[in-house]
Amino acid sequence: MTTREVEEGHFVRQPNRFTERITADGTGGLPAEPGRYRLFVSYACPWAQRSMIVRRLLGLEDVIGLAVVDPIRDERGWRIPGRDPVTGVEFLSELYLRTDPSFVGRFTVPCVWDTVTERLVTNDFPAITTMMETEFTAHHRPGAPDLYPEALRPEIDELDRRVYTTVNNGVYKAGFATAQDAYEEAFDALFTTLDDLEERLAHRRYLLGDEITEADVRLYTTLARFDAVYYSHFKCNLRRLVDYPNLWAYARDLYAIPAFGETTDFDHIKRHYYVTHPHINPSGIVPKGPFLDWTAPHNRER
Ligand SMILES: N[C@@H](CCC(=O)N[C@@H](CS)C(=O)NCC(=O)O)C(=O)O
Repeated sequence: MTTREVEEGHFVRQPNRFTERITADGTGGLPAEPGRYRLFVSYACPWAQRSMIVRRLLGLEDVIGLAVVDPIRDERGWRIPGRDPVTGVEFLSELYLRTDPSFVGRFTVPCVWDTVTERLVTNDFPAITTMMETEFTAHHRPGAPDLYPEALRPEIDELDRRVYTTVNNGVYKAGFATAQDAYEEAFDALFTTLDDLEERLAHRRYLLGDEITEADVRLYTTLARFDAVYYSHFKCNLRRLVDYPNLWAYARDLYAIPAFGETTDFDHIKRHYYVTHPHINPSGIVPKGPFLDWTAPHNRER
């Protein structure tokens, strides 16, 4: 974190504490075995939704377990309704502290628990999806898409650097800025990128061409929350998603795929953001709208 960021009201995301790697061949001690790992997620969280989408697209539902937290978080952090049947915990913090009793920081989703060594092995969200894509291939369903094809990795990674900085994390930088300049800087960068992506999607069905990749998963989770949350709650209000014909049709095209649509829970999303950030929404009132038709024809096949 630079002095400028601290002094000038920029939002700074904490580094990921647990960054171990699960591997196909078990080097490093964490083999990609079915039934061994448990993924903790919130439907509200864009970083966690990425991992749910990828798990589902690759057919890893019976390979990697899933625990879903309650969308409303109080000062005790994420809670697992009725306790997690596998680990027995009620709060996610218990897993963080069992793994590292000296952990200080936010207890975040997504994270992966190893049921064999009984510790959190990763809360590194970009690594969680690429790990499922590259280390769990032996367990992918027949016909699963290659979401991170080797030939496209440089382009996916390069696009991600911009999309992460200005869009995925950009909305948070706008929403959690505590200085006007920091907010406006994030706002301008966000809409410059969205304008460019709108243009890019005029010529291709998905970000990298005709096939869905990790890049689409990453962009989608921010678009899904855009009009319901980021436009108002995070003050990202130059344009709505629905004002971008290509981006909006692209988002609906993805939403029509069960891995995307069925992991998109607008109720959890809205209640989480509007209730859990009292510093920017002190009343905790959850807006009724917007009323969007995510199932309207998108005509992106053409
Ligand atoms: N691990 C990353 C990203 C994951 C993340 O931000 N997750 C949010 C939900 S979207 C979370 O779990 N927040 C818990 C908290 O702030 O107490 C981070 O630490 O910033």
